[in-house]
Amino acid sequence: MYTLRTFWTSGPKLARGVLSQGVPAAVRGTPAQPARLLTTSVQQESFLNGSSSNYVEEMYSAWLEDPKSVHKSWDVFFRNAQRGAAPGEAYQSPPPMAAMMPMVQRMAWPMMPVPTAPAAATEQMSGKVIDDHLAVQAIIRSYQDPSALGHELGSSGEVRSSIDMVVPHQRMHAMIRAYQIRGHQCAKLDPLGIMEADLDSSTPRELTLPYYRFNEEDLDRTFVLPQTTFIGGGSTSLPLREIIKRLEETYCQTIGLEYMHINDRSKCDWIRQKFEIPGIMSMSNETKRLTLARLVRSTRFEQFLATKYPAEKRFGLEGGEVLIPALKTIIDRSTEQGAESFVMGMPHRGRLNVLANVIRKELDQILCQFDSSLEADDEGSGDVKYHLGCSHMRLNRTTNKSIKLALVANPSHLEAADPVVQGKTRAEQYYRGDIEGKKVMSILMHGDAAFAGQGVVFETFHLSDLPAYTTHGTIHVVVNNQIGFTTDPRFSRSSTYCTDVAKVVEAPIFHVNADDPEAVAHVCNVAADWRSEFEKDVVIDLVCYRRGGHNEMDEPMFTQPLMYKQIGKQPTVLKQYAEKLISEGVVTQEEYEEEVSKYDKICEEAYQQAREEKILSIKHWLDSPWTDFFKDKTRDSMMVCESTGVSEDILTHVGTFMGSPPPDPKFTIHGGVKRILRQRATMVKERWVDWAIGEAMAFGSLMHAGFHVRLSGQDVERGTFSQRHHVLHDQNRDKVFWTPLDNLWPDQAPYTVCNSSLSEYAVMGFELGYSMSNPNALVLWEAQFGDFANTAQCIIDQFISSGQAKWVRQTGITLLLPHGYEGMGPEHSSARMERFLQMSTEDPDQYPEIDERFEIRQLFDHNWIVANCTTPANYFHLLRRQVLLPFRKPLIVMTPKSLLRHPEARSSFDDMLPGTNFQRLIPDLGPAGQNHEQVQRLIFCTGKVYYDLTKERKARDLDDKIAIVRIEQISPFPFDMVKEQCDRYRNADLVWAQEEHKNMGAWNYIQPRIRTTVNRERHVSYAGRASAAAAATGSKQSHQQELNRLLEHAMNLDNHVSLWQSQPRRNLTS
Ligand SMILES: Cc1ncc(C[n+]2csc(CCOP(=O)(O)OP(=O)(O)O)c2C)c(N)n1
Ligand SMILES: [Mg+2]
Repeated sequence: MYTLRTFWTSGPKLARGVLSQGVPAAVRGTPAQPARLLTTSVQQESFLNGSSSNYVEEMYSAWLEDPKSVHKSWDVFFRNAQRGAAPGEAYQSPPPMAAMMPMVQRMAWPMMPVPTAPAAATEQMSGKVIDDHLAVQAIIRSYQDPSALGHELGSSGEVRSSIDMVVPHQRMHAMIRAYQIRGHQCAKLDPLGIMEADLDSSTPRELTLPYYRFNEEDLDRTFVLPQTTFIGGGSTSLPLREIIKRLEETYCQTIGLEYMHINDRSKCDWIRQKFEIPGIMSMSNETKRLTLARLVRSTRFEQFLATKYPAEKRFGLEGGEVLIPALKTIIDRSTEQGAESFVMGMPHRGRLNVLANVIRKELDQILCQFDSSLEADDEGSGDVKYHLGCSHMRLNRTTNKSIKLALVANPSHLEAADPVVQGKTRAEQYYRGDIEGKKVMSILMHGDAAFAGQGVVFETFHLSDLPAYTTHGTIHVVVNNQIGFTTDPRFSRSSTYCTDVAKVVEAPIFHVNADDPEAVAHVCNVAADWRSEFEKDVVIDLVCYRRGGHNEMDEPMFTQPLMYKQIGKQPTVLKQYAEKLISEGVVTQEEYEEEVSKYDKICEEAYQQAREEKILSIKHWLDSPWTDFFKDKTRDSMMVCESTGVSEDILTHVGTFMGSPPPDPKFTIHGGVKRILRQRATMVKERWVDWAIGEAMAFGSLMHAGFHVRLSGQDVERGTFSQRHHVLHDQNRDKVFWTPLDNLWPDQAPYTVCNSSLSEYAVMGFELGYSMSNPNALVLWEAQFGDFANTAQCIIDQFISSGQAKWVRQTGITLLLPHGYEGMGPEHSSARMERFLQMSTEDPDQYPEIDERFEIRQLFDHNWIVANCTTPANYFHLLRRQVLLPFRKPLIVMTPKSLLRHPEARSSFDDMLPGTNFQRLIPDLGPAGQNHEQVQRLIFCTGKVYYDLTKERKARDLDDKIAIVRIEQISPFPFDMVKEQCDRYRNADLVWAQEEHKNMGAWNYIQPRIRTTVNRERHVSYAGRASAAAAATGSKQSHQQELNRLLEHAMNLDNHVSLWQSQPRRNLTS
């Protein structure tokens, strides 16, 4: 039994491949049933291959609606198929054309008037009839091989004559389609003329005349054009010679178009109209002059820097100078369409040029960066000049509108800034209420090697159309200089083009020869139009070259001798274009020279001004300066933080909402969720909270105070451990949800909770970017398990831990990393806190000066906060403090798994009321705490192991002999509070207990700090697992044994010295 895969009246679209498998189990039995099953064995019809089956399905759907709406031959085919015709018999030859003529005369040409003057016989045929007829024939009779068409001709003269007309048309249609699909392979994209952008110098057979068995005579024959092309302009038919000429002009000159992978016919037609219509690329003289002026700036800027700073690295744009007019064209056009703010990301190449000539950052400020003798005005390490970001308001000359241009600071790590730019763009759209991305848009620039090679590009594309992550289309510009450092593209990618990754989201890709500035301008305009029209991504591949080495110190002839011989002969694009415009009479030689000297003078003046500067300020290079947030703040005034507790009313209100079903009586919730809600309601009545409700209260109370909260990550809506349930799903209706936290108060700030794609690198980067846009929000990214965060290591290392030091860039991004050893194996146990701690900046050997502002000063001076809480109340305070602080620091939280439901890991409302605060350290409040002189051991620990330790202590009846103190904020280290505890238990030996292996966890961070605290007069022993390669054992039994040993060593008061060290080392992974 055969089922065509999209024959559904409603319900989900089936994935590719379902065709051969029949209806998938998941769909069977759902209301979305096949509208009709064909009883014939149609699957054996040879013409029903992948691409044609789509078409056939469309025909079938139309036929089901109205059999007359499709061509007669389809009607016959489907009727026969319905009757159960054997494979191959359902199809019948279409009726002879002569028999169709009366019908043809009755039908109107769909868009063009029927010609009144006598015309070639073919012109009298309706385009639609020919299209229908050809489509049926072409698909059914071996569409794949146009050269075979016409072999099985009928014998009657009538049939013969119609076929004489139809078959050449079929071939011509196939030829047009071949140009549309493969024309780019013959386009002249390389300015040097030595390399093919697609790495293939052969000509596709489909782009040769013999393939279609046309001869010389056919070239003068007139053909009716199909509806799938616009090359006719106002003509409905053209001689074959002219058709080929126009196709060549559109598809095989300095623009190579890739769009036929787009499944939406209307989008393909839209692109065809933008390129195929004759004369569409013509440019006014005024625009030509503007383009030339922009090229002058771009080219002379690099030449100026080369002259003034010959020994400095600047990653010049030479060979790709057209990037500047390209970006400016995109910005002009998008501004005309309503854009007001542009968020840009780009790598090293040409960055200074973009800053100077696109963003129009003050030239002297840029040139200052070359002066290594200037004194830095800011704290921190700073960064090299081609990494800095900036934000600038400027007037757009073409529209006279004021626009904002921001370039996001980025590390050397290529493409890492892509998701950051997207997150920042999304946030800006959100804060402006720009739900369609009409006002704020992103532009991403890429190098050819990095675009093809870096996985984060793919991950970022995958965010582009997700409801909670889309920025409504990004314009990507690849500066494709056909080399990556020293590596030839033939050895650096396996894809045809460096841009192939973009096809994953069906983005159109416009390859363009960068030595043709007018073609570049045209594709830039179309790209801007595309984004504005469809709100989707688009790629411009600027095929250029790199005139020098990778940087100004490199010798390219070592590795690319032939290419560089050619480059040596290549005139600059400026020279070529100036000559062209002079020869066309668009500008005079004098005008051109005047433009050049005008810009040279501007550079020279800026140079003199830069020499006057004494101080270098990185603050001027912020991509989001948060001016309002920092207004009137001094370091001194920032040394306070209000209480993070909230009123009982708010706690009760949020708790009640979290424990109530949706207000809609028709909303059916799952039985399990109902139970959870009931438990929550009881909790609230009894005035206590578990982890999830503590978190919800932190979010809810912040939103009540006007702070936006956004939580993103894999499966965060429900929570990996089914603890959160922030989105309730109607059990009977699709896409009917209830999000209690977004409905707490009518005037609350909005709540966004969104399950992300299965990516860490891009999604963490995205949320980081989101957090950078506005400080008045709590932006959280949660890992499924903490371990998975390491696929985003670059975002952690290059942005979160060091961003402020490099770029004076603050962020309050919060990472939630589930962590805890519970026998779940090597990759579901550890969030690798040791890595975060290793990157913490404070000095382990220096006991700090303690005063009443120490707690906040420490936060202010530190690069980030690493915490591991043991109670919901403390987690609640930590999250709230994150936003109530007068400055922003990244927060890394080790979050629990088993503690989510641990009967002791609960907090009373009393611990969350006004006046209460986050506790950096929780002292022992039990018998040991009251009896401190008698205490023999003071155990410091952090996180979940506290509950294992207290249980064991109780079991051994040691509550008054061993004190257990929790360090909740590990970094910055609470020196003052640890000292207090050490002083208090002066007779106790000191132990650090942890569940992580010895070379992991906090031990290596904690030990020197406790030693510093006690002035190195007391020893600190270690109780925990031995060093290991893997983060945890895969065996539950070993896990338990390890835990037992840890507890034994921690609790055995006969052991005084580094207890674990006496244990035999286990092999590798244990
Ligand atoms: C993630 C990452 N890996 C490696 C490098 C080192 N690197 C710097 S530039 C470069 C070549 C980049 O080539 P391409 O993307 O084509 O840009 P181009 O320099 O040609 O403009 C490499 C490998 C890097 N900066 N980032
Ligand atoms: Mg390159």
